[in-house]
Amino acid sequence: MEWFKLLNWDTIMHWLNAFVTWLSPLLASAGVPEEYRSIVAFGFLYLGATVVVLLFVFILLKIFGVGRKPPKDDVVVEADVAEVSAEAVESTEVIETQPEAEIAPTRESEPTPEPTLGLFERFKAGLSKTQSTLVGRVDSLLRGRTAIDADLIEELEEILITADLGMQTTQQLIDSLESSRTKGELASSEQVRQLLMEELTKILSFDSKPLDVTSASPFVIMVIGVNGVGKTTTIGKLANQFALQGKKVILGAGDTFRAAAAEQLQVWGERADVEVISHTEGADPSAVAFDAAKAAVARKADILLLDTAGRLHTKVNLMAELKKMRRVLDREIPGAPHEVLLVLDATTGQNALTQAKLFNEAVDLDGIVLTKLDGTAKGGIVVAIAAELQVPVRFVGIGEQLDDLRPFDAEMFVSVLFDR
Ligand SMILES: Nc1nc2c(ncn2[C@@H]2O[C@H](COP(=O)(O)OP(=O)(O)OP(=O)(O)O)[C@@H](O)[C@H]2O)c(=O)[nH]1
Ligand SMILES: [Mg+2]
Repeated sequence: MEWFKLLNWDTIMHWLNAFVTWLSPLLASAGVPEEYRSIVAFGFLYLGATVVVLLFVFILLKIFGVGRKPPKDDVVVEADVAEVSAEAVESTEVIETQPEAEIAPTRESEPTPEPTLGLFERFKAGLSKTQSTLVGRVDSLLRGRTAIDADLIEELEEILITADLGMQTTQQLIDSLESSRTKGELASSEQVRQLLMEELTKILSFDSKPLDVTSASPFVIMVIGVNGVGKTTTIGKLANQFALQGKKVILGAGDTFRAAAAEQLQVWGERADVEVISHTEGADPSAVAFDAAKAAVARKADILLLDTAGRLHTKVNLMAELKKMRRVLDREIPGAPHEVLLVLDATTGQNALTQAKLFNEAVDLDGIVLTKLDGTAKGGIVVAIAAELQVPVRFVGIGEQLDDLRPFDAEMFVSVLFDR
């Protein structure tokens, strides 16, 4: 500690004088008058000391991580998903409720993309619950069975019904199995599996008009469905996909039921970098449809995606409101909407089928989007909806990530389900 003893006033003054003497020639060459040189030298010394102290503090903060925000849990604030039931659809006709608190998904809440899985694997992961409820149970039934008899077919029937395939589809499948069995064509459990795969693919691949967004410009897609099923999320995902394909997309915030609905769409619009046409909360949804159609034409957009409410403030019939929006769109863009997409929540099982029937009767659907297949064992409902309505399932939602909306492909769906 010898050096510390040297640290008295005289030594400090000596060092300061030495510093001023050392700096003087420099200051002189810079044109600083002699009487100011000491003061300028002290100024430099002061500045230097401040920088050193700040650097020291900065290094300390870095080392000890002071001020670093604690890692946040991935907070995904979900819409207050109302219980969706057949009654709920009917009651959309006269509902007055407080706007539910819904916070639009933010970039922070976006789940971190998992390592890129192939399309098939990602689909398989999304459908895993349905796979174990349907095919998993079929496989356990078939395991070790050598004879394919009437009892086995009866047990299969029960599995198919409880896997939400619906009565009509189950009957169709059972009839086909029974007829093959009586003809002696079902000798092994593998043949049962094979026949089920073929029949399911056949049921799902009926003739329907394909979704061709290039068939009109702007191509107008009106997205409908009861509240909480995933309409706005689906629009966001679609907007992103179309924008990535280089299409000019415009979004219409036709859900004026809550201010948060337009805000939520705005967030999706920003993510996909597309324009959103919106009005204030409580505005006439048809007025939004009108403005959005006008904007889509004026901006020469390729696609207009129109969001709608799942329920209304006023005692207006939801179906009547949707029909009015249709008329307004058609007046502005003849032939529009070119696609009326009904969004259904797969986790609601048979309720989804009931909703689909009601909406189809009222609004004439062109296609269906079945969301939340990832969170449910009731994915068999895809088959029931396609078979009973003969309305094509266009997309399925298998998660909350941007690319978790997949075009529905009957063959792939069946192969994923039956993949071992
Ligand atoms: N797991 C999963 N969640 C989904 C999927 N699609 C939508 N969701 C979630 O479902 C919730 C409701 O989605 P929204 O898009 O707000 O539903 P909405 O139909 O617009 O609801 P309203 O505006 O209230 O009528 C959100 O938390 C979404 O993240 C999906 O395919 N899988
Ligand atoms: Mg919405």
